[in-house]
Amino acid sequence: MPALVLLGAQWGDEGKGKATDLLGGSVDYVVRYQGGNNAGHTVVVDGEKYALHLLPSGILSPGCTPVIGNGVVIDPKVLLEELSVLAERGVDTSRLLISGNAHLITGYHQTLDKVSERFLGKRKIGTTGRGIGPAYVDKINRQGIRVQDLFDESILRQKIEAALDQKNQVLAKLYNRRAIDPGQVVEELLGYAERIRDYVCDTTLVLNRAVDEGKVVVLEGGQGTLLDVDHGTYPFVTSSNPTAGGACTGSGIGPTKISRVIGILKAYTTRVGAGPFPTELFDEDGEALRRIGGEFGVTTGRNRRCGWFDAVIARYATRINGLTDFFLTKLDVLTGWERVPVCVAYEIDGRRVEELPYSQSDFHHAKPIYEYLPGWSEDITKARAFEELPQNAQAYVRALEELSGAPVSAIGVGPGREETIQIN
Ligand code: 2SA
Ligand code: GDP
Ligand code: MG
Repeated sequence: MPALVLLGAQWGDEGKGKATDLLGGSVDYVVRYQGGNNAGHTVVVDGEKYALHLLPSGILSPGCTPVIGNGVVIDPKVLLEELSVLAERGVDTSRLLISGNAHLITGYHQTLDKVSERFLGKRKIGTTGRGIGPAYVDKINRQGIRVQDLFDESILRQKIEAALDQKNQVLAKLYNRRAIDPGQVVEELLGYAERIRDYVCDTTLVLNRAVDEGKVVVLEGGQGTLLDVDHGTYPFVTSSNPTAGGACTGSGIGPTKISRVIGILKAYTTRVGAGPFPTELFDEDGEALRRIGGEFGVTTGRNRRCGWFDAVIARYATRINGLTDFFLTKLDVLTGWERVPVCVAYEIDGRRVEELPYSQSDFHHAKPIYEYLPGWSEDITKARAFEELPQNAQAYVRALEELSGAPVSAIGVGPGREETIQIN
């Protein structure tokens, strides 16, 4: 069985963690391919809640090998903390594999993230402050520190000194901050090296062999399609490629080996941080979605902005990722509304627009055109087959499928592993 990709079809927090975990039992490898500990995936197993930031969700499934791919940026301190918290809760973390080519997030990346957001003031992106952007800047600028550098002290020292030469000038001149001592950064990183060493390998080789042997490999995205640095609502995006193409570069698995691309799609829409959001609600409906859906950031605790389902975005996600199917999550949260608005197109300067506009200013002016679908009031959290859903909930799912351009293969009706409807 070739590899499959599982990614966010909106602005993240669609429920990717649960979706990956669901597949976990039948999966041999779960791979993170981009992002870092800006992600927050919540998985509920037997009523126990796990919040994962850096580790792939597969770590919770015995028999599954979790992999941090080359496309990820790793904060080693966070990695070790997350591992020890899981170990304390009885999770076996020994199978983890980490790419030696993944880049590291250091304290100076976090400092730069925070000061640059402060500097931007009203124009800030609303980042998670975890140093993600600056770490990717260094990677592309060929000033990054990779996991493998931890095991060669002399190279590590040279690279950190080179990186900080420039950054200390920027910190002093632009942000009026004290210089960071390269020696201290080196000491801190060396302190992590031995605890990480045994996990590190050539993950591209391991994964390609696994695919060739017929093992099941899931490539798990962080964030979502609209946060992609190429295809998202730039500049209000993260600094990596959560879209399907990123799964190849971030794991070293070629596109011919990927047979399925699943888009995780929330039955309404949320967004964390700044940037345009046409269906955003500022009324009690938005408040109710946040409360019922528990829409608070897993990493930063921030309120998530909430709005109705946006089919323009879902269609775009289908196109940009070549989605084969959707996993529709949080349908249960919509229970209780008399009618549920669904955005089918935008009005932009008096024109009806069916596809996501490439122009940033057009997108900022987009107003949702809604169709209103009849709601349902029955509790759906116990439904385990499509036919057990109320007629109006079934019709809602079918309408979303039609509007979004790909079939729905599973539906989430609650946060728990078992609160899922599989559609064959
Ligand atoms: P960054 O930190 O550079 O990646 O921020 C850039 C933008 O990307 C958004 N972003 C996210 N959006 C939704 N969920 C994310 N993960 C956490 C979660 C978020 C949290 O699962 O709840 O706890 O706040 C995530 N990570 C990055 C971010 O809001 C910026 O708009
Ligand atoms: P991710 O970043 O895409 O993994 O998503 P998050 O974990 O940040 O946010 C999704 C939230 O929704 C988590 O709290 C999940 O436990 C929860 N969740 C996932 N699927 C469902 C569902 O079908 N119904 C409900 N009510 N909650 C869900
Ligand atoms: Mg999340």
